[in-house]
Amino acid sequence: MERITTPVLQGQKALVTGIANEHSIAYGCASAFRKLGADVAVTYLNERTKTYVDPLAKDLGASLVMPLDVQKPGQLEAVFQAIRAQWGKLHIALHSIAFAPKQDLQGGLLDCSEEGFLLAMDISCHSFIRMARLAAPLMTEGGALFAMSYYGANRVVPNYNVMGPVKAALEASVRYLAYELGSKSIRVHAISPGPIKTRAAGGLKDFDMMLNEAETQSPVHDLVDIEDVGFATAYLATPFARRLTGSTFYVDAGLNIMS
Ligand code: 0WD
Repeated sequence: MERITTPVLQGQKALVTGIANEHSIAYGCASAFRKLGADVAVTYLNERTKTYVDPLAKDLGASLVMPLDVQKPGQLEAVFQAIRAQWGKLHIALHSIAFAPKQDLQGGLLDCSEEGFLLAMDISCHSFIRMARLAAPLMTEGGALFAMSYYGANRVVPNYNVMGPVKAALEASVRYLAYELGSKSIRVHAISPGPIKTRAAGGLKDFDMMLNEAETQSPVHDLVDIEDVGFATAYLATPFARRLTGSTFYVDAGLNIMS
């Protein structure tokens, strides 16, 4: 589909985390930010992921490409130090990171281990709070923080299991951060995409069935793609959305309104 790409984000500096490959939702967001004129910095999880991320970073003309495992002490801080050195400021930060151990993700919540729950919560939720804490001092001209959530935060989606409570905590964190950062003109949103076939989604049991159901049940009878999520997120970063904050923004072909 041809998009109108007026450079409404010209001059904006955007950090995008969570690109694993060209199917990642984060890549859709980075591409949209770039098409709308922003400069982007991207991160990769480890050396294996780097081989997929490097060519994408090149296509994006990324100003910075940094390792980031949010569990590794000092790595998140190093990313923000590099941003300070490179740009001296930041306008957009996107958290598109989630993880739960397979045995905990694929079993019911009742059987979820304490270790698995805490790990999922740390990587998929608390790291967003840490990111916000580091991003805020650089957002001297105002800014927008984004976290990727899912409908399973608010309603029971079979097979989403432990990620349901984790995403619920993420959406609540978004609201509290929006409240705390609003006076600094920093806006905070959760983006809630419909199901998209990505590496992370492959870890969910019966994911193909979720895709089929989403396509048949959504009002527009279609699936969303990473470009849809990217442009919807980019819109929220533009001045057109300057008085919107704290919400969960569904990008799901209307699926969330169905019973
Ligand atoms: O249907 C979907 N795909 C949906 C995804 C629907 C609604 C929401 N989401 C969410 C996910 O829960 C996640 O928060 O979107 C976000 C991005 O997920 P994705 O684009 O679907 O999946 P993927 O391309 O796999 O990116 C997630 C990435 C990891 O990829 P891998 O595949 O290597 O696990 O999260 C990153 C990593 O790049 N990640 C980490 N980054 C830093 N530190 C860590 C970590 N410890 N763990 C995972």
